[in-house]
Amino acid sequence: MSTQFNDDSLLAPEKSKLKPPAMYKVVLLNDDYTPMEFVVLILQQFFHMGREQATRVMLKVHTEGRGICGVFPKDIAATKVDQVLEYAREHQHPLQCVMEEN
Ligand code: TYC
Repeated sequence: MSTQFNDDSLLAPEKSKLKPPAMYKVVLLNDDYTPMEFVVLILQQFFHMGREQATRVMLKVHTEGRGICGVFPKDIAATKVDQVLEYAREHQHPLQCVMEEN
């Protein structure tokens, strides 16, 4: 006598009803006063960039007016924006950072 095992692989794959989470860009804005070195340190500290990438992103913001620091789920993007704004405020720099749906 044989046993009939329930083998999932024989069932038709179900369509997932879960949407992937909405993703948000964290965008850094240029200003005339925040020191370049301070922006590079922010990108290293809060966005885990190496010094070269951080310098490239800072220079892009400096020359083009804005630049993307990273793309994250909503709550993480909001936390990053808060961290950057708080750190800049503590150091009395007018650096601005926003999030935008991707
Ligand atoms: N424009 C600033 C300066 O000349 C540097 C800077 C770069 C400021 C990027 C903000 O997000 C920024 N010191």
